[in-house]
Amino acid sequence: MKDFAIIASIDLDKSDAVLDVASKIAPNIDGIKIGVPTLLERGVKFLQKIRALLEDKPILVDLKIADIGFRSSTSWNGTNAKIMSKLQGSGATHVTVHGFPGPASVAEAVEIGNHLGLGILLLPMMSHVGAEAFFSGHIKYSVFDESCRKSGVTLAPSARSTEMDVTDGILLMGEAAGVAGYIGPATRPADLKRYRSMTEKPIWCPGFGRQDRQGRSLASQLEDWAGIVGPRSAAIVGSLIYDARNPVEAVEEIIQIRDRIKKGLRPGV
Ligand code: 3DU
Repeated sequence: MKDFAIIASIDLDKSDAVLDVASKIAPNIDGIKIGVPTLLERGVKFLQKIRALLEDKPILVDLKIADIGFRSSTSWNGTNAKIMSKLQGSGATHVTVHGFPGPASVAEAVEIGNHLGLGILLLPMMSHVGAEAFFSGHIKYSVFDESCRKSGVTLAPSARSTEMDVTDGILLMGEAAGVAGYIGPATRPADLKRYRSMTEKPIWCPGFGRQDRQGRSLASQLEDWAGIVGPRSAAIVGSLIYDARNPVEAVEEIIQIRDRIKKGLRPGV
């Protein structure tokens, strides 16, 4: 994936409209995110139409999978595996998976993802109002460590502490399980800093425009994002593109801002 990628989340109600916007912005955008409503309307085969527009650029399928992992004596065959197997050959490159169901669920997703060539993006925190109420809840290290071990996930020894919050726990588990990267809230710069202190993996960030609660312009929101997460990252932009009067111009403008910020970043960021 491109450094500081701009990924369009085309969350329009009708799949024909999704395809229309995708075909217009495909030459300029760095990747596309497709959500559950579109897949429910058109099925997984729809992703092939997006793939045909994007060549080898990433397609993120935002399923936010949060079901069981179950390991029989020979293989993982919980519900996460069954959901993910439906993406085989679909053209998707990445899929979102929740971390809160725990290590068996995440370990299963990573192993099946490796088999299918799909990168798993975990969600240690979310961008919307009130997400912190649950993600800041505390978990006991000893219980968490034990449940990770049972699923073959070995937490880094440096992580040892008596208590941690859910966000830290999901990040530690993601690192140990070998996820491809994370979804991080562009609305919460302090959390993005915390992610970056715990991982070098790509962080894909939604929450630009309508979800910002700090009164920042898009340029300053993108500047904060780029300065904190660095090049191994993506900005996921939804309504600012698909609701724009002219989505092609909106993409061009966002890419211009991104390129300007990239030039201005101090070396090493
Ligand atoms: O707010 P926007 O219109 O830019 O859309 C953001 C998209 O990213 C939307 O599809 C939403 O479901 C997804 N997303 C978040 O906004 C926040 C998260 O923590 C995870 C996914």
